[in-house]
Parts: sequence; structure tokens; C-alpha cells
Amino acid sequence: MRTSQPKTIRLSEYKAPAYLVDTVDLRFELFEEGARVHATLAVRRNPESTGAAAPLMLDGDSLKLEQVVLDGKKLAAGDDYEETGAQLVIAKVPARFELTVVTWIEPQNNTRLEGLYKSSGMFCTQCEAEGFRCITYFPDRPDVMARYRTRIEADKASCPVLLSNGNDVERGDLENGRHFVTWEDPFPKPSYLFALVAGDLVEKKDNFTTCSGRDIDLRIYVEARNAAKCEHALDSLKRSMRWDEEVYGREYDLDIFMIVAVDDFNMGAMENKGLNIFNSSCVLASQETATDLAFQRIESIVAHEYFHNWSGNRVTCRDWFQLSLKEGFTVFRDSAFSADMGSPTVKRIEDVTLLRTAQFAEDAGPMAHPVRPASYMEISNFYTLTIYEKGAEVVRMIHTLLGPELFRKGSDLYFERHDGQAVTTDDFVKAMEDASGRDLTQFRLWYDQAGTPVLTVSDAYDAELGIYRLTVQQDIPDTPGQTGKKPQHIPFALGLLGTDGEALPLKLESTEDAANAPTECILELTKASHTFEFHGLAQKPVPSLLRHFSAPARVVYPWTREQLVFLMSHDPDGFNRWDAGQRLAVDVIQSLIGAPEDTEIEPQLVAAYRSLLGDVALDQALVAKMLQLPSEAYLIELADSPDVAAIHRVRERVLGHLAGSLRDDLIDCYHRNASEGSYDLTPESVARRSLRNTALAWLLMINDEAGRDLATLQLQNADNMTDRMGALKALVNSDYAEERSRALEDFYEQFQSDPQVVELWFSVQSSSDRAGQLPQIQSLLKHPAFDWKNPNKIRSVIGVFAGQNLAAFHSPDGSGYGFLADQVCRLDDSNPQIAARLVTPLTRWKKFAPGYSALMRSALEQIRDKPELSADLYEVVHKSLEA
Ligand code: B3K
Ligand code: ZN
Repeated sequence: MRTSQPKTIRLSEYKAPAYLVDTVDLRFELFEEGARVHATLAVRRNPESTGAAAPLMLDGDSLKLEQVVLDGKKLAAGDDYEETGAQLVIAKVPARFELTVVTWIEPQNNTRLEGLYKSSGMFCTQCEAEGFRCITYFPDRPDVMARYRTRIEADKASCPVLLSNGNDVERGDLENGRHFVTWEDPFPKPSYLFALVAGDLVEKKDNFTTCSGRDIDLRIYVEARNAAKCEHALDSLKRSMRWDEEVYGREYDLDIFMIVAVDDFNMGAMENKGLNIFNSSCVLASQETATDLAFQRIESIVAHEYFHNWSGNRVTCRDWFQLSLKEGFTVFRDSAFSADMGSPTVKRIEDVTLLRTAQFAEDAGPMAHPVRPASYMEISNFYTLTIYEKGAEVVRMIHTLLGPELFRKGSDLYFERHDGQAVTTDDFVKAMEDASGRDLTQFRLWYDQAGTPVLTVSDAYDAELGIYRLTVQQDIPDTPGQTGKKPQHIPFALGLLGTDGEALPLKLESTEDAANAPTECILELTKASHTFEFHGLAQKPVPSLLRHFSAPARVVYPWTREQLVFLMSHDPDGFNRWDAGQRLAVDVIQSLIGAPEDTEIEPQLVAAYRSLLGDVALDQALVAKMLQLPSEAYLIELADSPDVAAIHRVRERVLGHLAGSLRDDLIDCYHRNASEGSYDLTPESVARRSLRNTALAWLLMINDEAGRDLATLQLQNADNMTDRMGALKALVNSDYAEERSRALEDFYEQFQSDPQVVELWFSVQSSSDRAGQLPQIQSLLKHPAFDWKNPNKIRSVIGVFAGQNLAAFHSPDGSGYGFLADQVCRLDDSNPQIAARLVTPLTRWKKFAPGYSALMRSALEQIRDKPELSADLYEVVHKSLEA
């Protein structure tokens, strides 16, 4: 804890480690009152590091040092070594030596959930990014890769299961009812991939035969009460393993792959070598307790962590500035996997929605940073949407530019060339260049320049010559510390539609044969402005721009509403159909903000939604997505100086108007999509449930009585959590106050013993402007199921309130901001990572209309003035106030 400014770490100051560690021998003695860690390291001077005989400097955090032994000789504090704050410094060491460090730690008191801690009675670890230093003194940086051998000793009754990375090589009983297991990981790894778990867990087993015929043991470890919730994760794991073999040629390398579910976890999951640790909510699922969304999320997170075994573990990051090397690439991989498992268009819509709503906002805010940042104070703050989602888009653009075959050649070369190494994003791009022969010099700017490019498109049609000219201008906005940016290399996918909706041939040369011309092309933008000419067109076409969202950019083009309605029903690119619908809705909503209350709502919008609701020929998963109005968060992101209350009011008015006008269509849609047969997760069934729950939500928006009865019935009869939640949400967001309270009470009564369902129950309330006003949020914090030590509970009440219940959070009296500031300050003392995440909505203060921004700023100042601010919170709060 500190009040002074934390040190800034810069990429430009990177130095190779002075010492390397070949092997790490760990012995953990686990007790109720703490743990003793014996670490023996085989260390040698790094031949590649400059400067002779530098002192040995090891990182440490919250450790009680008991002993230091160098080559068998016990060292003396002060004389031989010094403990200076966060480091253990040994001034004189030989070129090669063995060092043993004994430390005492207290996992039971570790509320930060970094290093070794306890969750529901079990010991577990989280070492990325810098948690290993909370276990022992160590050169805790990813470019120090060592082979680990880990012996765990604990009480046999309370900790029958003892796990670490690799293969178990020895086990046995000890005195006093204790036992031990020794694990050996043959693959050198950075310390952030170390993991240990010890507790009373049940094992769910399965197996997988790899492409070369090796048998792999798959195991999921959970508390006994969750034994029936592992099947989906195991199936997802097997699908991921097969997919990575087929699509990337990557085979699993150890004989055993383990997943452990942990209730208290700061994020989703962690890819520790051979021993992935998961937040329970990202792995456990059953039809009765998990929604379709949760099932999909689990599949993608299981895949993500598994894919890290190659993109992250076998080839890792040289330093934390390269984080997107593993995260961007792995998100790209898991996203392609999910697309292959379900509907690619729907997956793309989901990814782009997240990117445009949240990453674009980050990229336009005070914490904006490039995919490869140049500096940080606290690395935990850089596990961002930019590193993950924009990073994935950058890899996706390389895939688009190279095409699938050359991209695969590039990834093969990357894995082969760098196996066992800690490398940079530049090494990744270089492998892509070398394998494809393409020059990606300018493309590399995507890694270094922050900010979302704006593509302004204008066009003109020359009827006489039959030429359509399209001009695309790119501008990259200034971001903190970066101005005057260079044009980037942008793949811009495009199609042109004729009046009857036909896809027109794209002839970039007048001599080209129309019959051979493609109907979609990728234009490569490299200059500030380009004009493209399309020949042989008998009429002015309607352009379909940036198809599939081929680059993470904003497109500005003066579409008419008629053109958007046309694209909604004719664009062959499903993604752009959806996007046209979003643009139409955004345009309608924006034009109503500030207009008189009785201004007519665009009839074309109602007509478009009516035809969507009745369109049974179109992919129903796409229809379900197209029916969702743009979220308040997205409308806020798009606005300059947004007035949140006005946006909320208008959006509700439009929704109410649509629901009122389409009432009978909604009832039809509801019945048409009634559940059929037994529950399954095919895209068709998921779409069916989504459509029917959307219909219900809309009907209850207008307090329709038939809708209320349908919801009540659905809540009683549902055989799955998606339908149950759909009905509960609809009721909670209606004006039927009595039904709302009863539904919430009954639901809690039924599911109170299941933490994941209770988290859903909290979120339904905290996201609702009916059930989640501030006094109700305050009382949720006092609810017996709320737990200040559990990040999921904190997120489902405080995080959801500030991130999704926007009208209430941005209450004009500033009470929502004050509330968030209080909770952030409170949490900073126990869990700084969570505190620094939760504060995000306040950091965007500058964007909002003046009344809001002044109050947001003062809430941030309240946090800034808290005595003893963590480095995590210090960085976010100061950077936001000073940007
Ligand atoms: N690599 C982890 C994230 C660790 C976050 C540390 N603060 C999960 C993932 O991206 O797979
Ligand atoms: Zn990851």
C-alpha cells in the first residue's frame, strides 16, 4: 500500500535478465496457520546479459524470510544479503550456484487472491502476472524459464488432493496424519505459469487420444456438491483439443490435463501448465443452473485456456509489454473455435458488440494504450480489452491479409521457431512475414499506435462512364501521450449491391471481365486517403462497407434510412445486415434525443422489426441478434457529451413503441418459439429461447397482461435456467411490483444453495432500473449471500450496477458515483485488482455532459485522497484525472 507514486516500467528500458534459473525445486509445507516454502534454484549467470558479476536480485512481496542458503552455506542478513522492500539482494554470487530460500506465508489471510491463498477451505494459486513473488523470492519475470519439481505436504484429511504442474512422480504418507505428492513438469516455464492446489475435491475423469495416438488423462477437480456440473467443460475441452490439432496442427504435450474450479478468483481462468485454474462460474454448468450464455462462455474460456498451452506456454512473452502476443492471439484462436462450433455470423456480432461498446470506449478514454503498451505502473491494470480484443482483431487482420493458408504457414513457423522461448509481438509478425513473403512493416503500427481509426467514406457515381468512385479517408485520433499518428495498413472488405439487392461484380479495371470479377473484395488502405474506381456499373450501387468488420475501425458514411433498411434485408454479409439494423436504430434514437416528447418514431424502424419478427426463412440466430436494440452503453459510447438520462428515456420510449406496435407479432413469436423436446445447445435451440425471451421482455416493457401471465407460467414450468432467467428478468423489469418481489423471493428460495445462480439473481436486480435503484443495491450488499471476499459477488452487485444499470448509476445527484467511490475505497484494502477494475466507469468522466462529468470527477478525487492507495488504483485514478 502506498500514497506515493508507483514506479513507471518502460519497454524501452528492457534488459535481459542477469541470471537464469534452470531448475526450481519447491517444497510446500501447508498448515492451517500458514505455509512454509522451501525453494531451491539452480542459477547461472546469463551469458547474454551485459555487465559482469551483477548482484542477484530476486522479487518478493509479503514474504517472511526464514533462511537463505547458497551452495550449502547459510547466509547472514545484512552481511551476505539484504531485504530491501520488494527485493532480496545478494551482492556476491558465483557464476553458477544453488540457492535455497525458505519463506513463511499466510494463505489464509491473503485477500488479494494473488500468490497462494485459500478459497472455500482449499489452497490455490494465481501467479500471473506477478503472484509467484508472493510465494518465494524469485526472478519473477516471464523471460526466466525453468523446469519445476514441486513437493506438496499437507494434512491428509483436509487436503486429500494435492496438485501441481506436470506429472505426479511420487506420493506417500508422513507423520501426524500428513501426506505428500511430488509433481514434475518437464517443460521449462516462466514462474507465472506455476500452480498448486490442495484441498478436499472430487475428481471427474475423461480421456482424449491425440492425433499421434497418445492417451491423455483429463481431470476436472471440484467440490463434491458440484460433481454433476463438469460434463460441459469436459466436452468443451475435448472439442478444443481436437480443433487445435486440426486447425493449427497443435498436439497436447503432457500425459495429463487438469482443471480445478475455485469460487474466489479475480478473473475468469488461468492457463497454468497442465493445471488450469478456473473461476467456478466459468467452468461449472448444468441445464438447471446455467444459462445458454454461460454454456457458451464456458466453452470459449475452456478453449482459450487450453489454446494457451501453445500460444502462451510453449511460446511465451519476453516481458509484460508483449502480453497481447499470447492474449490477442489466443482470443483470436478461441473466437475462431467458437465460430466453428456454432454460428460464425452470430459469434462475429458478439465479438464486435463487445469491441465497439467497451474497447472503443477504452481506446477513447484516459487509459487508452497501444496493443503493445510502452509503459505501465501496475501490470494488472493492463489485462484490458485493448490487449485482448483489439489484439485479437490485429491478428485477425493478418489472417485476412495473408489468407488462411499463408496464415497457417506463419503460425507453424512461429511455433517451430520459438518453441521454448520467451518472445515479442515483433517475432510473431516476423514469422508471418517470413512465411508469407508479405511486408508487414506498416502493419506493425497497429501494435504501437493507440486509438480507433475513423474511416470517412464518400462516394460519387458517374452515370455516363458507369464508374462508381469510393473515397476512404483514415484518421487516427490523439490519445494520452500520442499525437500526430501515421496512417495504418487497414484491410477494408467491401461489396456493392444493385437496386434489386443483387451482388454486383467489382471491376477495379475497366478491362476486367465482369463474369470473372468477384462480388466482394478486400481493399488495402495504407494512405491517409484513397479513391477506388469500380467500372461497368449501370446504376449507383449501395455500398456494403467494412464487411465482417474487417478492421477495428469506425466507419462514417451518410447512409439514408432507406439504404439501411435495404441492407438489412439484402446484404449477403450477415454481419452487415445486422450492422445496418443497428445503424438504423442508432440513427432513430439519436434523432429523438432532445426532440419534443411527441416526435413521431420512424415508421420504417417498426416496419423493419415487424418483418424481422415474421421472417422465418432467415437464420433465427441472426434474427434474435437483429432484434436487440443497441445498448445504452453503446449509445453513450457513440455520443459526444452524452446525457445519460435522455439516452435512457429515448431508448425506453423506442422500445415501448416497438413493443406496443408489434404486440401481436411478439405474442406469435413467443408461441412459435415454444420449447420443443429436450434441452440442447444447438444454435437453433439457443436462438429459439433467445427469441422467445426477447418477445417476453418486450411484452413486459409495456406491462402487457398476457405477457405477464406467460412469464409467470414460464418461470414455473421452465426446465432450464435460460427460460427461468428470461422470465424472471422480464418480470423484474416490468411495473408488476408484486409479481416482481414474489418471483425474486421464490427464485432465491429455490436456488440459494448454488453460488453461481445466486450471482445471476444478484445481477438481475442490480442491472434493473426497477429493482436496482441505489437503496436496493445497498440492501443487496447486506444480504446474507453477499460476500466481500468473493469477487463474483462483488462484480454481480457493484460491477453490474455501475456497468449496466446506467440510468441509476448516473443518477443526476451523483449518489451512484459516491456509492461506487465508497466501495472502491473499501475494496482497495482487501483486493486492489478488483478495486482498480470496478473504478473503470468513473474514469470516463471527461466524456459525459458537464453535470455528470463534474460529479464523476469529484468521486474520483475522493478515491485519490484515500490514505494508502494501492499501486493498482493509484495508476488508474491518477491517469484518469490527469489525462
Ligand atoms: N492469463 C490469464 C489472465 C491473468 C490475469 C492476471 N491479472 C487468463 C487468460 O487470459 O487466459
Ligand atoms: Zn488468455
